[in-house]
Amino acid sequence: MVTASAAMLEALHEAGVSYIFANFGSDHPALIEAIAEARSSGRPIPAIVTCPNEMAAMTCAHGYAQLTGRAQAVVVHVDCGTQSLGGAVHNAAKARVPVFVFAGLSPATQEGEARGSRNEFIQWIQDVPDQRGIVRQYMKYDNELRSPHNVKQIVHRALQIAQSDPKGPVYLVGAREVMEAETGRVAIDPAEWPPIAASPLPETAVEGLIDSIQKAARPLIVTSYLGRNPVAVTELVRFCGRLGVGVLESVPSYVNFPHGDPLYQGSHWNHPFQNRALKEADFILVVDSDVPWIPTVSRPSEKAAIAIIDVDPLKESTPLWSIRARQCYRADAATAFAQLNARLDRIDIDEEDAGRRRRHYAGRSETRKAELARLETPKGDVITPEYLTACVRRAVGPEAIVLNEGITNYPAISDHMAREKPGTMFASGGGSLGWNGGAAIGMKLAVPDKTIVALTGDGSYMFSQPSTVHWMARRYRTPFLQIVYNNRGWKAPRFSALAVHPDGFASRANDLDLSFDPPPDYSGIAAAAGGAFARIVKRPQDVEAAIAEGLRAVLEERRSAVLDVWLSDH
Ligand SMILES: Cc1ncc(C[n+]2csc(CCOP(=O)(O)OP(=O)(O)O)c2C)c(N)n1
Ligand SMILES: [Mg+2]
Repeated sequence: MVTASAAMLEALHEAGVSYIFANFGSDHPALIEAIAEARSSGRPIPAIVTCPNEMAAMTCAHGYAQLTGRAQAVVVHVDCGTQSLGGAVHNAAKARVPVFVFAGLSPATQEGEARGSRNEFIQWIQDVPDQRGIVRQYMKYDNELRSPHNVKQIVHRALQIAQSDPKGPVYLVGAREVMEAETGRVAIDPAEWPPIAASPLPETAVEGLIDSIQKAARPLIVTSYLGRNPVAVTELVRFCGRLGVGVLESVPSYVNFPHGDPLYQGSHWNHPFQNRALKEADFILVVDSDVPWIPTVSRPSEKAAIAIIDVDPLKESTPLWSIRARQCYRADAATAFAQLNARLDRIDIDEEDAGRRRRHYAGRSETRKAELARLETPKGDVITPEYLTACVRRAVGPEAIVLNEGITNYPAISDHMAREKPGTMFASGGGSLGWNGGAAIGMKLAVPDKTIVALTGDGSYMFSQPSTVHWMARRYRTPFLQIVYNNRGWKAPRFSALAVHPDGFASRANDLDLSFDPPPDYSGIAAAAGGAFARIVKRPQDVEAAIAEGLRAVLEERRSAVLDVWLSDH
């Protein structure tokens, strides 16, 4: 006989979950006991990573899954820990990142009827009417473990749902008595709980899309997260190269296309102007994107034909969404582009037309690269984000894994890191700040031999729970280089206000309550919490040496380094 908690551990292990990011409480005696029992009898279970803050826990699992595609587990304490997951739940849901979350429920009995019955005052206070309701709208699946007998089946099913496209977080709860209750051993074959197979394009769509592209003068692909599967990038590069299709990234959260490729047309974020490639395109294929453009600012020409291929083309969890697409396909991008490439092998390509399209986009790409190079030269005695990012790129090299939570510096980081390889740069994919620190730890656990570099706004650094993150980085030997793009506060809300009220009171006010002047000692926080290498950098001539020293601390001393780099602007 085993307890429900032991069965849950067994199921997680069988399903290939390597880590449980845990924040324990009075709901978890059975789980703590089961972990200790498994260790003492040598039974394999996922490694436990103690997370002093729940949002950091969820974010570790988010980063791990972004890099590997594999869901990890997060264990939190009743309703309170569930609420403390905070915006990290939104991020996993919006970014379609699989995470398995388990929270205990307050005991269901109070007279000692079963093992686990109430024995602490907090168990009355933490008994709430609808604990699952706290996170239900963000979860692909939520359920209560009501019996010990089928815990393993439910855990496997939850993971199957989490890891099937469109992926996302799942949430299970279980009362103390249920998690203590015993059941016989259940044998499960994890092969019987696979994620659903990748969806292909219908063959008529394969023909139709190639036809539309061959007839177009300026075909353009717009994408944001196709690169979550590196195979999709390889297929996309091949496809675009053969037909001369340009690629524009919109709000990219992955490396979707190599930046050096002549067909790459850059990325568009909140830039307050019309994107030229988007305007000039006569056929636009949107692939895996939640926000391919922002119509009030930048939009396709009225004459452009639009098609979409997405794992989630209807954006069912986004109440307001539409892009005028006349062709709409739910398909896996890697599969779809493999099909499209296979068809190109069988048909005649008009090489003259393809060459013309390639030359057009290559010309634009050259101009773009020259402009980026110009921006990288240091300007006087201030540190620009472009110069800083270029220094980081040169120091960390093409293999390092970069996390981008630069906010108003998202574009500068994306452009000047200029990644070539899929899987070497990430953004959270969600809208809740504070992802970069925990995600860096999750990624380092997934690929311990890689250099991890987190580039963060100063506000986002504060959101990321740096004291928890840097304590964990030392405790779990997951050192990473973190660079704070310190513009002394929140620049984004200032932009938001001025975009709507360009000539209002706010435009004339000296103080918009958005600045952190004087700022905290960001790197000092990490040094105090986790012995990180700490350095404040204020002059351009000190940037390269500071990055080199920080990198040395990470690679040779195996401790994190936080560089607090003061940028020119507020
Ligand atoms: C959890 C959460 N709280 C608040 C916001 C609103 N918000 C968006 S950008 C931003 C400022 C971020 O500051 P920083 O990281 O320093 O980047 P900057 O704007 O200075 O480039 C804020 C507060 C948010 N997105 N998420
Ligand atoms: Mg800032």
